[in-house]
Amino acid sequence: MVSEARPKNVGARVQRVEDPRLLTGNGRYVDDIKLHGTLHVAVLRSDYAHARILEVDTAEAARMPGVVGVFTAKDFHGEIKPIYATSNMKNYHATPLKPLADGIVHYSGQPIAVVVADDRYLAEDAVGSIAVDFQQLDELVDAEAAAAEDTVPMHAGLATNVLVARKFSKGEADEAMERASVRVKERFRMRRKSPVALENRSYLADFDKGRNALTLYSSTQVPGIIRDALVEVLDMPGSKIRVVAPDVGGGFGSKSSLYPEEVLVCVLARRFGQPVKWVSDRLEDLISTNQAFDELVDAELGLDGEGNLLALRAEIIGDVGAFSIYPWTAALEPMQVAGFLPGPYRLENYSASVRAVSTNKPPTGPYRGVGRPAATFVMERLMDMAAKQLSMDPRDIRRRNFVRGEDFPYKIGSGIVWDRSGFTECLELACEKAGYDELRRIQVAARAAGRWFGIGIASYAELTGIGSRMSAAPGMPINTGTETAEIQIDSSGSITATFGIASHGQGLETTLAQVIADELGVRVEDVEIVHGDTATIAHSTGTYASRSAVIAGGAATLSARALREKVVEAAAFLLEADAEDIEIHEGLIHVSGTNRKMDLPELAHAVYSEMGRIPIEIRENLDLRASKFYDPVFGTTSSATHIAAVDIDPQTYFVTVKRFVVAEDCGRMINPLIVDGQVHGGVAQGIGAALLEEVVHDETGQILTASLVDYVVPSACEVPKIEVFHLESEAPSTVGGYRGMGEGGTIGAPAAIANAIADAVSHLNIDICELPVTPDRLFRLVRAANDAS
Ligand code: MCN
Ligand code: SMO
Repeated sequence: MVSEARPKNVGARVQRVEDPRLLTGNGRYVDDIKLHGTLHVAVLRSDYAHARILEVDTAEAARMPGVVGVFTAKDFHGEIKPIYATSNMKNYHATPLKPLADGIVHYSGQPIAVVVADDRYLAEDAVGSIAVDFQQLDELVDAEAAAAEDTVPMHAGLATNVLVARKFSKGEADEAMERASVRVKERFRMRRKSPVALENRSYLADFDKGRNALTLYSSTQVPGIIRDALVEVLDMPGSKIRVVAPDVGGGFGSKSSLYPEEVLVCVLARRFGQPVKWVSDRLEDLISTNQAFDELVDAELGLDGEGNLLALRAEIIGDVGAFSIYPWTAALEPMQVAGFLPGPYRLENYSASVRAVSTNKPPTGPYRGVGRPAATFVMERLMDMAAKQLSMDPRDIRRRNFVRGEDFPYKIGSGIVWDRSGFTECLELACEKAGYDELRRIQVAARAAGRWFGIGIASYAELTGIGSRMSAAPGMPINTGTETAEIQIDSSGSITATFGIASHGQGLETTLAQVIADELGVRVEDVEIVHGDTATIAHSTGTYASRSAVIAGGAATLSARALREKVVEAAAFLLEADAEDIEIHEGLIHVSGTNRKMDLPELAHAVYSEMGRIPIEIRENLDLRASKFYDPVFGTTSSATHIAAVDIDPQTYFVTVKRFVVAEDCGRMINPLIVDGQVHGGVAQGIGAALLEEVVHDETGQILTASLVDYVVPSACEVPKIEVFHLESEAPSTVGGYRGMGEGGTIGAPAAIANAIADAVSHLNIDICELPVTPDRLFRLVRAANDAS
């Protein structure tokens, strides 16, 4: 009988195998890679948000010591093909990605020229001597104004600044809203945020003149996407371009797009036949790495007298900055706001219109949560506002309206389908663990003592592990719905598993090894995981969109099963047993009920090296390799409830998060230790979005938050102990039963904290409709309410 692989590692809190390397300074990031003869790049960036470039004088810079070249857009005409993030969405307008501004600059910080020099200091010095003659143009910094019909479009050749417009509709929202006995309506604003990965963007290109081949080391989340884009941009065959993501110090979505500097180092390396490196400094990172969450949402929710949802209407404007980024397009974030706004609730009538509007600011792109932090903020605020009007407890209004067991699968107003997830169960678990009733009692006492103490609940659902059917919907030029796992046992008996995903903090070297170890019957440390290198795999995209546990985990499972069959067949022959009697544990293969056994090195040696031991007819099918791809087709629903308790200082208006409880359903966990860590990190970023982080541009489009002194990220002092609880409502149909969760923390936290703040100041008659709630913003709200009363 075949012994089922006994799960031993999956579900265990296995220590991350990458940590000893990363924590002892032995990680290998792009900037750690030193290649002989490397040239260094510094970038001249625009001082203006919108201007015509009349002249760029590079003569003096070119004469500076150590400078080997100074380049502007015209130097690359014909050598770099502009690339467009195309889409078959109606009313969508692509903008070209050109690495250097050509004629017009569209945001402050946009690259205009590059200096290539023997070292970075000399290159920076020379940048200072480039003279640019600008003719300033009217800046579009307000998305609503930019969207107006009489506003002059900022992109030549486009008739509008609305890069994409779409409407969603289900049922009869207008008619149902008329019937509603309770209506709550507000204008919500989530401010622009920067992902701020620990490692800034970094690129090193190496050109092999002998082979005419290029290797790009990039701090990217998506080496496969970058390779395929470079094929187009540089007009080189894919076989001559290799993109490697070595250790990457976080990305949070911001490293999942193609960047100008990434193209520039490649084309320069090809020109000079020498390695070329560019490493962003923090200022450059804060002004030129894709930003996010810049959403304006007018929304109205209608309910009957019992608190049942009747209708939701919304108008969404996403400020997407100057360009539609490759490959995700400018549609990504605002579309997801509209797509996920109805949340985990039964709601038959929904209408929404959404516009992605270009402005003279840096482009926005994916950032942990993508659209759903804003959608959840809006919907969960509306739920609490409605509860307040109905004098209901925020917990009860959610309980009443969740999509429940018998309703699954449930198609929400935007067309997204919730396969099945523990919406109600997460709420109940979070309330139980937070001691919700007790917290309410504490609140009564706190209020009596004059404290501003509030409790906020936020529930959300998200779609993870998106497969080919869902990924095809926006009509992008790439398929993000599949991944491949290739596993081999080499002639020494070692196991190497190769993936297209590119772990950049998620611990996938550990979790994928756990999955394979269980399937093959070996130990975690026996499985070497290779990832983030396009030379090792035919097709891949990378790690983003909470997909890797589901899709790479699924591919790992399928591939390991196929490989196990080969091992069993070889072992059965070598040990003269029936395949059914072969068992593999801890890497040791034995015949059940006997003492006949062998290890993997012996088996590999017999297969690969001992010619004659296995007859050729059997051996030719026994190359110890398997490659399977996995496509979850639609994807699977994850959900959570977050509960925050906050205390606000009535003197300084500073909000302190006192408790933070998360109950989440990500199906079967591969590694609960890593899942907890993912939630902690996500919530920390959500706390940043709720309280601190804001990219501020002035009315001329100048960024006022270009350092970490002005752009404030949460530190250990602002992040409380985060209490995380898990449940597995029902095994999803995905191979392995995993659901994604890497973004969830950031989705729930801003809404939960916003609700907690609103609850804390409910006696002051103000609503919380704008994030982040900085002390300054809260002070103004309170003062305005005082003035009005
Ligand atoms: N996991 C698990 N069991 C599950 C689900 C997940 O053990 N059922 C573990 C896996 O190790 C998995 C990780 O948790 O890799 C995250 O889960 P998953 O939802 O599969 O997300 P991805 O691995 O595809 O990672 C992408 C996700 C995204 S989209 C952003 S943004 C984000 C995030 O991961 N950026 C991160 N987490 C990050 N963590 C770090 N440290 N750095 C980033 O840049
Ligand atoms: S924003 Mo995550 O990389 O999808």
